[in-house]
Amino acid sequence: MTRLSNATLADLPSDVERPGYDRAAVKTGVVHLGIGAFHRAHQAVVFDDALRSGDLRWGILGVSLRSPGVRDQLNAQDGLYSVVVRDGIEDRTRIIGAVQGVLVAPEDPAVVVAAMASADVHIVSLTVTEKGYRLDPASGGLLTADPDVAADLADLSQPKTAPGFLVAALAERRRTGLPPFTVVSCDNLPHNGARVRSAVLAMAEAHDPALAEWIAAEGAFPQTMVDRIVPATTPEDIATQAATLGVRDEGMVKTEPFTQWVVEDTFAGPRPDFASLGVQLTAEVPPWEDAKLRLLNGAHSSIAYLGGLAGHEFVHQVVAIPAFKAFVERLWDEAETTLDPPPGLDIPAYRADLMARFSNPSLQHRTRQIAMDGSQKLPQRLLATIAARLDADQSIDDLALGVAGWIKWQEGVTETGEPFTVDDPMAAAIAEALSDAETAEARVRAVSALSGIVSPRLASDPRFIETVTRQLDAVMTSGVAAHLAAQV
Ligand code: NAI
Ligand code: CS2
Repeated sequence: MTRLSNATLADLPSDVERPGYDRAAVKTGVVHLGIGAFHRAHQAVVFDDALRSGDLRWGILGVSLRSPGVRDQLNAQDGLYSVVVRDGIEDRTRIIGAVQGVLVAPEDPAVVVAAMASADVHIVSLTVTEKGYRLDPASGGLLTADPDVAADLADLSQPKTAPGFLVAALAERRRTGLPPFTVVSCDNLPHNGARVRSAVLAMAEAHDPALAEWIAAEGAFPQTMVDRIVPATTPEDIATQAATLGVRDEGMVKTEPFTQWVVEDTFAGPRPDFASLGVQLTAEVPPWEDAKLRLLNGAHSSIAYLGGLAGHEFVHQVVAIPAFKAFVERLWDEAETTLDPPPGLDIPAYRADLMARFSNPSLQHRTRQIAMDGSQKLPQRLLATIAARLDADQSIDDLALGVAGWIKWQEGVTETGEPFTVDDPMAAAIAEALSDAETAEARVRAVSALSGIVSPRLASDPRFIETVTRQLDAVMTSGVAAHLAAQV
């Protein structure tokens, strides 16, 4: 079947939204590292809105630091792809024209660095997953034992890591007399701007202290909170979209109507008129970020582990079960006491919206996808919340049940007997730690002793150990569904 492209754009069904601007006149103002599904459904839509408004500075050059998949999907389509918004009743398609092409960094790192050092590029954004910054979760420093990090610390002529590419490109801009670009992390990490800044400064310091000083003084690393549920695209989605469009779109993404982007307004140079595009500019991102990471993502991870263990494939199936829904509400009751809601955020309404979003059956959001990388997600989604509750001498039963679900998940088999691979950069270390831990308490103590996941503050708190142990023992003994049903 013919592919979506500039040549087939005019032939699409009349109800499909098209870019509506002259793509040939668009400049590349953004380089995005980690051009996955989320960027294409979230930030790229905002930059496409900027282009539609007539500000043609905001074309995007996508970069994959690892694999050619998205490049092969999009370059054959002149960068065009569908954002399919599924509200549970109907699907709406918008064709995004902002992405001008995709580079695969390992094929020619120097081309990526040169693109990032272009005078037209003002923003380098990232969605490289929580693990992509190569930071030690415990110390916050660079993972110097990581071979790619070690290679970049020694030689930046052929960068391998996100911090390496950022520093190599900033060095080139400084050499050629250009100002820095603004680095905009759009990953689900607390203080994401500060984290990427510390990774960049550590990498720069290893090469040239004067460069590090220039970046620290002239650079900008705004903090962001990002939110739009974007499940991974499946072959069935692509086939359905091909039937809808009449052409094949290998780069499509599916998502929900809801989208939110909160950005700290500190930029080193030009940016789009974000406020006119629905982006919230503020000096105070943390309250928005805490609410989102602790309410949405804390529930998401708990649903993924406990619902996945109980044999449920999708999020909407889990929250359709009263005992699971009641658990999520109890977890939110615990989590919301740790928040300092920003003006304009009504927590009861936010929780109701979240439950409606989770219940959207047309998203088909797989519990297995959310369960990925738990060692990188739990600290900000459940463990920080637990620490805040314990600091206030408050109970942690349901937050602890989410952690217990994650520990049980490490066994790599559901309660229905289905084996699966634990997809986590620390999977081997966790499996090793659990290898001779038989009892619930032994398992809790084993994972709590691992560096980088459970903080020493929590690992040494008997209330944490006891509550997670009690919940894990109940799951091991009765199973998830029975344990939850007994609490309704
Ligand atoms: P994806 O799997 O479609 O894309 C992940 C991207 O990260 C790919 O380009 C991949 O090459 C890159 N990557 C993975 N590990 C890396 C590493 N170690 N170093 C460098 N690059 C690496 O996933 P998706 O859906 O785009 O999500 C990416 C991130 O976006 C998430 O981890 C999260 O931080 C954030 N996000 C995702 C949302 C979603 O619902 N999918 C919503 C809100 C935030
Ligand atoms: C999910 C997030 O996969 C996951 O870890 O919890 O990607 C979630 O879909 C987003 O944070 C929603 O904004």
